[in-house]
Amino acid sequence: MIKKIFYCLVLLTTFTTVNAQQKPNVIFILADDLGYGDLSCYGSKVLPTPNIDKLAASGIKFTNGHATSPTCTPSRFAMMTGTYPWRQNGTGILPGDAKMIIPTDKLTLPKVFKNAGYETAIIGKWHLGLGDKVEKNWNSEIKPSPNEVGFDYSFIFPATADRVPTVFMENHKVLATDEKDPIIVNYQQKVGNDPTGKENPELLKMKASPNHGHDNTIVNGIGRIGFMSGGQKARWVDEEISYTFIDHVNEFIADHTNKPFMLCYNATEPHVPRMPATQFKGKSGLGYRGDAILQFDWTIGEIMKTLRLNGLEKNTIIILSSDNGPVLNDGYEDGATTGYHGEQLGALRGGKYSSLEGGTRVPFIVSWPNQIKAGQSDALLSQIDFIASFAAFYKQKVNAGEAPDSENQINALLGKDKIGKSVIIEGNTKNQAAILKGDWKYIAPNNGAAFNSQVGIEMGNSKEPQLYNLKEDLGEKNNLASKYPDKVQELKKLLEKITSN
Ligand code: NG6
Ligand code: CA
Repeated sequence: MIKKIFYCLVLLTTFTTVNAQQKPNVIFILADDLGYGDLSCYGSKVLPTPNIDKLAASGIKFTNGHATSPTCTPSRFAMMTGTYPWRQNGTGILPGDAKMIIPTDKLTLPKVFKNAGYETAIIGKWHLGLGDKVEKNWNSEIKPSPNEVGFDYSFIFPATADRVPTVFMENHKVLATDEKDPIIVNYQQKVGNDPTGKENPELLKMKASPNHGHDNTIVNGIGRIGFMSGGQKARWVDEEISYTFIDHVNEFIADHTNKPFMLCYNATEPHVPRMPATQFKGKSGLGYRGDAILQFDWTIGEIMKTLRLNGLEKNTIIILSSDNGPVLNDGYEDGATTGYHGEQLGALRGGKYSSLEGGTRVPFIVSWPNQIKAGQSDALLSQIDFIASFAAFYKQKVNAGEAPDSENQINALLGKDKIGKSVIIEGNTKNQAAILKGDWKYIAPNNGAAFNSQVGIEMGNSKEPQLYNLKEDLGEKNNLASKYPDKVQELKKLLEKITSN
């Protein structure tokens, strides 16, 4: 009898396991500031990215895939919530002590997967705020964290690599805190006695660019944005960040071979400060930016290896993209401006911060060896659609008011529909927004500076309306607004209608 029960139990477990495993695992890999021209599979001639190329060759390489915004916080907010960032105040680039900006009571991307029975995790950069106030105690539990918006497990750093606190957080706690050396963070004024880049530039191992800030507390020889004291044991070593993330990624995957999982791996590369591990320093010949991209590519190879070793490589969907376009000088003198001559953009104009395509058109690869036929697609796609697409994939209903700007594009994502979205709004704010429809792009007139000399990027701002035919002119060189006034009117009206909703 006991034997029989045991046998039944074994059968039952085997059955549920097999059943569960029929659902694919899903891994979102989001690079930070990786450009459309940065990968060899997207045409880079200056840098080989063999692991990502292999991923692209096994799946679909999208040529018309977009981040929602040309900077991190708004772009990631949109991906997580399915809401255009300009619908909610306070979704611009956040300081490192910001409070959580994702509503905890609304549908989020990870919640879609949780509702489908998945285990969910985020490992890497966060930059969407933590806790319910700015003045928080970094030495005890911090809530809400990513765990309150849908992730069962989180291993993150709070903001960006160039912002304090330079620490890792696991679930609700900063790692390696010490009550005798409490962490204090302040974005208004200096705290404690740590040297700053401003007072002690001779202590820096990488100079900050003039007029870019990045001259507050020095951690690991690098001046940061914001002030921090204490937490000596908790502070990261930049050269180890990616090893740390990838260790946790590998562990998470290996621990979840029996239950479908969704994992967001938010890499830090090639965002500043670029301070790659020793094995990558100098390897690209393009300065630390190129080295950081080689390091990112290496992490993808590690993930693929782990999937293979655990027999998961065939039934895992991998979506690799970037949160916004590329920038060379974003605060540190790290050799990028001499190493690169525009290759990071491919054929695009603009870059990070810009309304031109360089701001938001990004590498966008989807692989699922079990189901997807390898190839290329020109379908128009946006990261804002992940929520509605996967909700549809799992036959979930999205309630009115949830993820209002997310559209079901699962067929385009899986290569079955070659058209994709009909309309995309790009930009950080309503005032500096662009609209894409079919081959056309319209940038609304605005008063912003045409050129950001700090970062050396054309912003796409003009007091005149701009109209480009992206099919014929991907580099947005010929403004056709005066030639096609009807098209301008049509897109202007549509943009106003969507942004006034
Ligand atoms: C800017 C920083 C830049 C970078 C960016 C955020 C200055 C002058 N520049 O404000 O270095 O940190 O914010 O990048 O402070 S993002 O990819 O996270 O949006
Ligand atoms: Ca970014």
